[in-house]
Amino acid sequence: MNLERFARYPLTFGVTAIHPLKRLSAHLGGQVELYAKREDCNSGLAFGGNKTRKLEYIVPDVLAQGCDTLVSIGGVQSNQTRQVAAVAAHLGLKCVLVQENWVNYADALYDRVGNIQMSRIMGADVRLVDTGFDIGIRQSWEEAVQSVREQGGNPYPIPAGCSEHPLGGLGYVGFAQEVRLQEAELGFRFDYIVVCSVTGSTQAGMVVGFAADGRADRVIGIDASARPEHTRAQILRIARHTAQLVELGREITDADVVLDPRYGGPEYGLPSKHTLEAIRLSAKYEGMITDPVYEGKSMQGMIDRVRRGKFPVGSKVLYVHLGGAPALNAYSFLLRNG
Ligand code: 5PA
Repeated sequence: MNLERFARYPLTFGVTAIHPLKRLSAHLGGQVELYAKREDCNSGLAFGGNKTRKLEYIVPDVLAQGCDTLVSIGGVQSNQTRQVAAVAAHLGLKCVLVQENWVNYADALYDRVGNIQMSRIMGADVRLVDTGFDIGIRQSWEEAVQSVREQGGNPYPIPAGCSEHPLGGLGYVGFAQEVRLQEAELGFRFDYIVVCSVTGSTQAGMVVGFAADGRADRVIGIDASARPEHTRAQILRIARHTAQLVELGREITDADVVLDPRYGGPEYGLPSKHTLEAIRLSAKYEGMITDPVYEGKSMQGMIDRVRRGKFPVGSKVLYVHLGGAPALNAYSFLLRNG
């Protein structure tokens, strides 16, 4: 495998921490050892998260092309757009963000707090658009790219979740390599890696990275799109493409992609009562904050799988925390009593 041939522009603090979730493991019966890898604390750029790691492999291309404006897209409370705004500020570039109406939810100040607030403070040109959820390439985003050109700018388009970007899978190939080095220090290997999936390039990168030591199907994706077939197809496509880029030396197959479709409901962006319970458990037992859109759902999936005995006794399970807590403020009503 050859990830090193791709330039990486550092945006993160470096290797992210792995720590045991001792109290949560004990609460769930103590038969499985849970750990967390903290991608949510990976950068000083507006709290970072999984997109910041992905963007490390995209920024060299931005700089090589001499672009002056990053253009990206997401829902109103998108973490992607907040991280792109932070990277633009850090690099001294302009930023245009298309924020679509992806979530059927209204809470006081939903479009003013959390991620969108930070993007505005960081100087991004935030454009609210009234179209619904979709993880593919969007017309509104292409129009935003065009509008930058019309004003004489040189836009660099970054698609939803960085996923349709040709280099979008590389960051999480690097993640797998990082985990292997940490495992060598810890003196054991993780049996399962749990990760939240929506636009797909996080899991796709991991599938390729962990395929290198025969663990692709130990990456347990928890769907949070509530359109798992779409997300699954996107993961597979990005993983195949990324495997070629890094010269993995074998094809990625359907069996390499494990995506559990059971926890994405009731719909994208809305938590079930089990999601809220998972958020509370992680917070009360570990002081680890997860959000109702993404990480609360992967936490819910991991907890449910432990309770149902889906992980063999003695398994070491790595929960990958991808960020997203800034959206919590926008869901104040759901968690008004804790
Ligand atoms: C997101 C995505 P992928 O999109 O790579 O599958 O990652 C899912 C995911 N956890 C998991 C958090 C905290 C995320 O923010 N967020 C999107 C956004 O616009 O923020 C791309 C959807």
